[in-house]
Amino acid sequence: MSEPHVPLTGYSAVSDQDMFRRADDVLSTLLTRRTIRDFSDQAVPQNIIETAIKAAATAPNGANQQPWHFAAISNPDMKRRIREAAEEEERAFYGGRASDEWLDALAPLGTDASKPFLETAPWLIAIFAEKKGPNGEKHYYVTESVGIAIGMLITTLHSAGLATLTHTPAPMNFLREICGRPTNEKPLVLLVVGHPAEGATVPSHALEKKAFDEIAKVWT
Ligand code: IYR
Repeated sequence: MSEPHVPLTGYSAVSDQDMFRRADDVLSTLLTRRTIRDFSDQAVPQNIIETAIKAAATAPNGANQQPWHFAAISNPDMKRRIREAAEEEERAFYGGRASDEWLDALAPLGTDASKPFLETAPWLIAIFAEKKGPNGEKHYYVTESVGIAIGMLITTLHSAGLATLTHTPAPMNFLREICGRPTNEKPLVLLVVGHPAEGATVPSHALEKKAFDEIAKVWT
C-alpha cells in the first residue's frame, strides 16, 4: 500500500544560465580533489565529520532502507588496531596475494604495505553496507546505495576543505570486530580524513583525466 504523499519542497526555479554557473562551480571544486596519502596530524573538529555523514545519509537508496553505517573514529587505540590489522592484510597482498597484473596497475601510485596514515590522520570513517536488515530482511541495491553515499561523503568533506583517501584493505572484516558491528554489515570502504601534510605530493598520472568524448556520448 502506498504511503500518503506530501508536496515537494526545496526546489526553486533557477535560470539555465545560473544552473550552468552552479554546475560549473561544482565542477571547479571537484577538479581540485586529490586522493592523498600524506596526512598531517592536525585535529579536525567532530562537528565537521558529523555534518558530512549527515550529508552522505541524504543519498538516494534502494526502497529508502538507508542500508549504511558510518563508524567515525578518532580514538588513538582504535586507529592503532586498525593500522595493525590493515598492514597485516596489505603485507599478504603485496607479498603474493595480488596478481602481477594488479601490482603493475598500482606501480604508478607507489603504494606498499605500510599505512602510517591510519594513525596520523585525525579521523577514519569506516563505512559498512547493511547487506540485510538486523532481522534478516532483504535489502535492495545495497552496494549502489552505499557507493552513492560514500561519493556524497567525499564531496562534502572535500567542499569543506579536507582531504581524503579511499582505502580498501582486502579483506577488511577486522573493521567489523574493531567497530563492534553485526555480521549483517559488510565493511565497504575505510575513508581516511584530515588535512594534507606540509609538502604532500600526489602521483602525476592522477592529474590526467580522460577526455569527455572518451567517457560520454550525448544523444539529442
Ligand atoms: N589496498 C592496497 C592496494 C591498492 C589497490 C588499489 I585498486 C588502489 O587504487 C590503491 C591501493 C593498498 O591500499 O595499498
